[in-house]
Amino acid sequence: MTSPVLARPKEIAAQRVLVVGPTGAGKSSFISAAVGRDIGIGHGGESCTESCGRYRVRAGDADFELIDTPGFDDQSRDDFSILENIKEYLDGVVGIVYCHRITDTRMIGNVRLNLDIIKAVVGRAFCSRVVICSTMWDTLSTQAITAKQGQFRERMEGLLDSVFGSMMERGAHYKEFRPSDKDTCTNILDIFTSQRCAPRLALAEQLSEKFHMRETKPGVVILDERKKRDKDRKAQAQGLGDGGSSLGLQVSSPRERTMRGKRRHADGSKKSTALLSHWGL
Ligand SMILES: Nc1nc2c(ncn2[C@@H]2O[C@H](COP(=O)(O)OP(=O)(O)OP(=O)(O)O)[C@@H](O)[C@H]2O)c(=O)[nH]1
Ligand SMILES: [Mg+2]
Repeated sequence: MTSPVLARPKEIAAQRVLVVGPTGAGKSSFISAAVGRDIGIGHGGESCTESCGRYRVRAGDADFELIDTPGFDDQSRDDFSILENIKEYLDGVVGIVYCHRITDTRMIGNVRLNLDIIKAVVGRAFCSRVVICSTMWDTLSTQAITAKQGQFRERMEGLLDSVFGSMMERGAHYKEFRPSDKDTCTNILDIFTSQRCAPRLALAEQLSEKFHMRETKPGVVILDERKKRDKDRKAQAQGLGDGGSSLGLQVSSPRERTMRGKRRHADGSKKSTALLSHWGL
């Protein structure tokens, strides 16, 4: 008589969650609080996470794989190389946690660009699986400034209506994060388990249609921002007459010049404008 073969319990894949946002917004802090150890939180204002990293965590009844990502528009890494890095983790994504410092009350520079790129990565269908996660609340409470908390909350509500409005209207969620309270992470991750069947991220969809990264919606956002900044720089240089050299001003760094050289090959003609209208931007 042969003994019965015991079937191994089926391994259930962890649900993948991308943690995104500008440099210093608290992405690694969020993951550290969720997993219960420091996975590499930045110190001293410099960007810390240079490439994506994956971290397993159990929250409620579900296993998650949290993907830490670098912020876009950072000196240390080209935005397309970050996008290519994130591309490796697009399969099986069930949620996005978008970190935003409440102390960033104005959406300027890298804060605005990060949001524009991530909106383009997400697309419309995936919005209900985005959680806007505000950070730095505890830095206010430690200073015991209750009135200030109210003031920041009001400003955050304003941002949720304006810059985050298009995502909120399509079902995005909003939560506050506190590093010392793991429940703030669990509550966010619970949102992803309570929903069925995640649609694909817009970026994954576009890449599956064989679009080159530079032709995807986030790719076009990056290229357009570069063009805009180049234009601003040129206008500024012209305003200075001699490009600022006589004043000892450096108009562009060697890295910027190299990037511009690369861009000349990548931009082609008016391709990105045509693509923007193709993607409905
Ligand atoms: N007290 C407090 N500090 C925070 C919070 N979020 C981020 N920080 C601090 O802000 C700095 C940057 O935080 P990180 O978590 O490394 O930010 P990040 O988004 O991973 O940044 P990069 O890896 O550079 O893209 C660190 O000094 C953190 O301690 C928060 O909610 N509360
Ligand atoms: Mg980090």
